[in-house]
Amino acid sequence: TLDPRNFTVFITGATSGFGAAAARRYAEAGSRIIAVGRRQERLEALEKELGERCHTVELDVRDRAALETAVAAIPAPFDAINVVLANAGLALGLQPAAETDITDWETMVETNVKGVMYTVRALLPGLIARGGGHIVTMGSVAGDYSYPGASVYGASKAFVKQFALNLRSDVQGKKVRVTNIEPGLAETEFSVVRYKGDAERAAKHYERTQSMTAEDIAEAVFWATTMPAHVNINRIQMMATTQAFAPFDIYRE
Ligand code: NDP
Ligand code: 8X3
Repeated sequence: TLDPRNFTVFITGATSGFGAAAARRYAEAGSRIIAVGRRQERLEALEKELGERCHTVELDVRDRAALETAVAAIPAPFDAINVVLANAGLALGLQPAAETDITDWETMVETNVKGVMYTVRALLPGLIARGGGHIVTMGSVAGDYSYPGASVYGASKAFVKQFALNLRSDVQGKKVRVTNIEPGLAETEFSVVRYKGDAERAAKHYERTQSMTAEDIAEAVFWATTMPAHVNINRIQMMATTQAFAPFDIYRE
């Protein structure tokens, strides 16, 4: 397996949930971390917790210029990035398509689709120039299966899945690995964001069941990236044991 002490990991969405858990997992294993997010106070707290192995960058992944500038300005010894976790993303709302707020759709596309594009495009040339590395994208079971109210969220994650698969072809021979992680039910701030800050409704989503934890997803990311260099994990689809599939929905007169 690869030695994580040789990893410099660029993580978007490191202020919460999967990204924060991944930052901790890699830091514990001796990697260097570049933690990215919008909430400065959370970044400061993470840097304090992880110490000198952590460098933080406050930015919005929807801002292509900010990403490009930030990546170009990362100081040594954090500049030799060889693992990228393009994780920042969100779902907004669960209304039927005809009733949804169109700006929620736009925000999801700007973050989950364009933010991932910008992140990968800003970092991939460096990975290739330095002789290889690993891009991990954060998809979702929502990119494979449909459920009511997830039209654009699910489509954005289907984009991420196909983007990751297609990237593999483009990095052929460059020693860059690509993995898409596709989680289902996992308790993070995801639902608080989806329900626009309604913490009570969000808590109900995780009530009386055992969801996956952010640490479970971080472990899958860590495993994929520490596999021997000759192995590429294309996709990891993971669900809570308590989550399964419902029948197709048949409308009857
Ligand atoms: P959280 O809400 O806990 O974390 C989301 C992270 O993304 C935060 O750190 C947030 O940071 C960051 N983020 C959101 N928008 C932006 C932006 N515009 N620019 C920079 N950072 C941003 O949710 P999760 O950890 O659960 O979600 C992480 C990823 O996993 C997302 O892509 C989500 O779609 C996906 N996912 C989640 C599942 C779940 O059930 N929890 C299941 C499957 C996939 P900040 O607000 O500080 O910018
Ligand atoms: C998040 C998982 O099932 O809420 O991507 O869509 S789900």
